[in-house]
Amino acid sequence: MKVLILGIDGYIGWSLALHQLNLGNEVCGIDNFSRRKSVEEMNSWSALPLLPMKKRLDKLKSDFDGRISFYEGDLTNSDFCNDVFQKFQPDGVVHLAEQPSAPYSMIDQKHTVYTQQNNVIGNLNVIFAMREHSPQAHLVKLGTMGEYGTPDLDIAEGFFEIEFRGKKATIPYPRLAGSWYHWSKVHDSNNIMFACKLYNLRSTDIMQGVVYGTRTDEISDDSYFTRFDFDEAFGTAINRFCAQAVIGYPLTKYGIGKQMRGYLALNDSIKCISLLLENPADKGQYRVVNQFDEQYSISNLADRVQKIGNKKGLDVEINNVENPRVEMEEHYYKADSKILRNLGFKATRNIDEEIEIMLDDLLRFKDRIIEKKDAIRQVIKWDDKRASKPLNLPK
Ligand code: USQ
Repeated sequence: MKVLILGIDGYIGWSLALHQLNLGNEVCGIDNFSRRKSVEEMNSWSALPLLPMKKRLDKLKSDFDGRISFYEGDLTNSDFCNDVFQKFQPDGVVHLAEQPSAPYSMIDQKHTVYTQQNNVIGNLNVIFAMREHSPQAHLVKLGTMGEYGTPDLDIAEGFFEIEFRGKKATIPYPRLAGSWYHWSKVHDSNNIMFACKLYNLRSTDIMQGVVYGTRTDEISDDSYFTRFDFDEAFGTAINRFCAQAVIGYPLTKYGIGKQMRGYLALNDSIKCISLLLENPADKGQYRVVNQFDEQYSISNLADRVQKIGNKKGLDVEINNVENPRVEMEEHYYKADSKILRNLGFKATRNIDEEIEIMLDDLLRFKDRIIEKKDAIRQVIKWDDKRASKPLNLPK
């Protein structure tokens, strides 16, 4: 299979490329390196050292018989996007090339506009490039569980049945996102759903939970590391707590810590995406899958990291910091996740074992986290009305 990975330099993109090559597929990647630049804008870097793309590609070319190609460019440039689709003629497209941070999108007006422009326009260009050059291909789009928000109801998988004034219908499950970033994903979902109907395209929209981990089956030596962020915008819950634990920084539990989310190990995220590529949506079908393993509260995660860290001789403290976000801190949360399981997905990683591996990996690069520890702060206040700051937009 020919797989086009949009956003190959990112946390999931890079890990997925290794896995797809390992499966024997031909991979083409594109990236504009915006993630490296935005993390720099946060005065941070990846805790695990990353090779520059040229070296990454040289290594892949020699390890996988040249089954990899790469184009540097931006999906908001429609000519670039069309060109890549025309040249590569993919069977499967995995779209990860978006601004992925909720806090980053909440910094100020410029960061909100950048996030929505980048994500929504880039996604539209992908839709049109597919229509023009590879209408048979399967688009696997990374959406987020955060599109649903935290309704006081069970969360269905994309669609649900309702009865209203005596009539029944199956309609899209309500989207009640909680950040400008999460809303950008909702807009993408709506656009893809419409495009599938209009142009007879096929797509799977993944509502993914928070991903964690430093390792996949393919990441066996340091030169294959994927990025690992811990700053306030790009670091996510479990990863951030593990980075904090190794440097003796009290874990930043926001508010009372009863926020529930679905979580998934990195190794399982790329396995799920690969499973979906192997089992594409039908022509004209817009399929939605909820992709997570287990649901945890923030307090539960902090307690796990503390327990495992302390066993390793770390002195892990938990701090209830004032919540910089506008979100429910205690709420009902019960989401379906059946489609991937019906396709054969079984989680390969146990959360406690994974936390242990993460702590071991991060302890080796403790000095890199210490050097950028100021980036752990919580200064992005979601209801703030500050003036816009300059944006470090990718060139
Ligand atoms: N949280 C803390 N302390 C921290 C960081 C986060 O308590 O230091 C809490 C947040 O308040 C929130 C929860 O952890 O309640 C999750 O926050 P997060 O930063 O781990 O994840 P989120 O902002 O929701 O975004 C991440 C990814 C995003 C993806 C999303 C999946 O950055 O790309 O779409 O996870 S989901 O959360 O299911 O929407």
